[in-house]
Amino acid sequence: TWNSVPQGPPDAILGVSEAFKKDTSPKKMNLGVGAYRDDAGKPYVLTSVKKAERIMMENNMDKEYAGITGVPSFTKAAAALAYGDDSPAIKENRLAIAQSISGTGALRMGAEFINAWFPHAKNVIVPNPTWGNHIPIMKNAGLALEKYTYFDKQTNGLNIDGMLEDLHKAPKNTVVLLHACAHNPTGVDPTQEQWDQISKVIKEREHFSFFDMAYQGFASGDCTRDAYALRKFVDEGHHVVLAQSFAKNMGLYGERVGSFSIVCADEQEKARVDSQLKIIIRPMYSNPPIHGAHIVSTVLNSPELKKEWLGEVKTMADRIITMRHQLRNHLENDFNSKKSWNHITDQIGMFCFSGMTPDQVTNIKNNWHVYLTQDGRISMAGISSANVKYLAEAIHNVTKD
Ligand code: PLP
Ligand code: TYF
Repeated sequence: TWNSVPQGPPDAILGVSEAFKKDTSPKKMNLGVGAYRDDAGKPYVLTSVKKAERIMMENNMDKEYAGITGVPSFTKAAAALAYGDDSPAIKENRLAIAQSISGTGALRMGAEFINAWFPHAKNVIVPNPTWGNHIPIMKNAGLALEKYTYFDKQTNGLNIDGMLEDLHKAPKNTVVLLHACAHNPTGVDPTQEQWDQISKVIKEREHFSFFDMAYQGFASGDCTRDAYALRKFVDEGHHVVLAQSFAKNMGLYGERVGSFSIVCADEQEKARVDSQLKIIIRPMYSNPPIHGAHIVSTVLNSPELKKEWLGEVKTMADRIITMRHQLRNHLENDFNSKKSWNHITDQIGMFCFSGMTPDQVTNIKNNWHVYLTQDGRISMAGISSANVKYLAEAIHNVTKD
């Protein structure tokens, strides 16, 4: 029956981990996938999360189905974390929200909702470059996808003029996908002033903003600061949608916990939108898994656990920043690299977009057992104080002329 099924290509990011696993060198480093590791290189289960799970055990929680839109105490707390406790959209009861299968599921739910109900042409534009999975998520839901200018290879920073121009040129009522903070893969975010400019063009052109927030807390170590763009847009009257993930900031990767939300005009619109979200979800997976949602709900609804968690997010963000400084310092001062490496410390979040070429990426893999994606993206969380100097030596050797 399946004779004619061709072999498909491996995933660009997850394929790196597969190659890494086959390498037997003790020096090998996996800088591919964006998953946090502690300074011993081990996966990190947050203490606040372990405490929440203990509380859940003691409470003898049952395993009944959640409703179609998930665990209400979770979605309420998740919305407040993203939009702010005083968000007008929440206070006025005009935020439609559903629990999702992490950020990916939220993006797909959002794309399906737009395809079903967006009253204009269904065009979405995404930054160039963007997280690879954005492209098939949007296309498979039926949206037409193009890219807007984002990264500037010359400066390893944001090309704000190019971005504003592309937003201006896009047909009216285009859906604009925006990384709320800690842009993946570039580690380059707009400044607050630049966000204000972006908001203005989007409004002028009557575009529609689709925020992807997979790293709240990871950019600055501060969940409020990292929500600046989202909250600013809502304050300025944009009716945004949001895909939110707790994979990274609560270390709940495999629990698949997130949300999709829609800022509506009023309570009546919210009720109608809620009903259509349910109609999208029901035939896909009926209702979401509950364990991760209860963890997040327990943490966010307990003042002590929430405080502990915010401290842990900051600890993770700070360790990554320390690695940025050490990597740059080794390159410049131990190996006297003549290249410019200020982007390593200028960029933020989980990733460093190193500027390494595909040939250099192949070279560092074959000669130094260092694994990263072909676009030169380094997952900073894969670096530790034990191997940062070795990595600097490897990068210097493959990038010097
Ligand atoms: N969006 C971006 C930009 C990401 O980098 C990721 C994960 O790496 C996601 C969404 C979704 O991840 P998850 O489905 O694990 O929440
Ligand atoms: O490293 C990244 O950019 C992500 C990581 O289900 C990832 O692609 C891995 C698995 C997954 C979602 C995201």
